[in-house]
Amino acid sequence: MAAVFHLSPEEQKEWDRQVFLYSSAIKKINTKIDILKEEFISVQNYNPIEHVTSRLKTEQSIARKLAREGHEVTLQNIDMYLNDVAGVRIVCSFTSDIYKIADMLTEQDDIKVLIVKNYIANPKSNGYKSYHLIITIPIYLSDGKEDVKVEIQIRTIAMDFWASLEHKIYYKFEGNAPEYIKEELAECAFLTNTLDERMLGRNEEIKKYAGREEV
Ligand code: 0O2
Repeated sequence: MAAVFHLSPEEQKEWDRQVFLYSSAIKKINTKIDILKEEFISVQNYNPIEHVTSRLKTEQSIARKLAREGHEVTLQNIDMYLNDVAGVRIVCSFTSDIYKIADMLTEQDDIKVLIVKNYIANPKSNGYKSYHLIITIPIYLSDGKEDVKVEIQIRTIAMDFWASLEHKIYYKFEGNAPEYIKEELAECAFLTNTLDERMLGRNEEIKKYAGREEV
């Protein structure tokens, strides 16, 4: 099936509305993260959030993903099969921060968690690690409320570094990278994991040391 994003004029109108809702949902999540970040800095003098990126999946990428899974490009299929049209990625310093941030977001009353994919506890076979939440957030418009799906990915800087390179390689070779590159990536995933563990360990020591100094 060719990956072409084509909608009827009627569907296009509805899609424009959906895009507006997805963009609004991203804005709301970004605001929540900004507030948490500012509070961390002012109250705890520590900011676990290194950086945040967000994106709306491109029409080309939506069509490609639906085609890969054997579905036609229809609004119903986008809604039914794609959870990551709106995506927010939070990159933090240490693995322990990931769970803290996930809890802080999911404990908020207006966020409803649909799916949790813990690729940190259960990495993918290629070595991919990240914590994924599929949530809905309400968007209030002039004619009522809509719950909008957003995928939130939370990962460490090291996991992000690995995933960015793997993503580039995946697309470059259209999913069929040579075996030696796959092996190299698996080795890098192992090193990334080791780095995360060692950095977390050192940070815990620093915290204990800082605690003793304060006594
Ligand atoms: P892009 O181009 O980043 O948007 P499922 O819900 O199980 O049917 P889905 O939706 O693929 O399948 O869920 P999953 O596995 O949680 O993946 C969602 C997104 O996580 C992907 O979106 C990637 O952004 C990221 N991801 C998942 N697996 C990998 C991986 O092995 N390597 C890298 N680099 N990223 C990954 P897209 O649409 O696949 O890609």
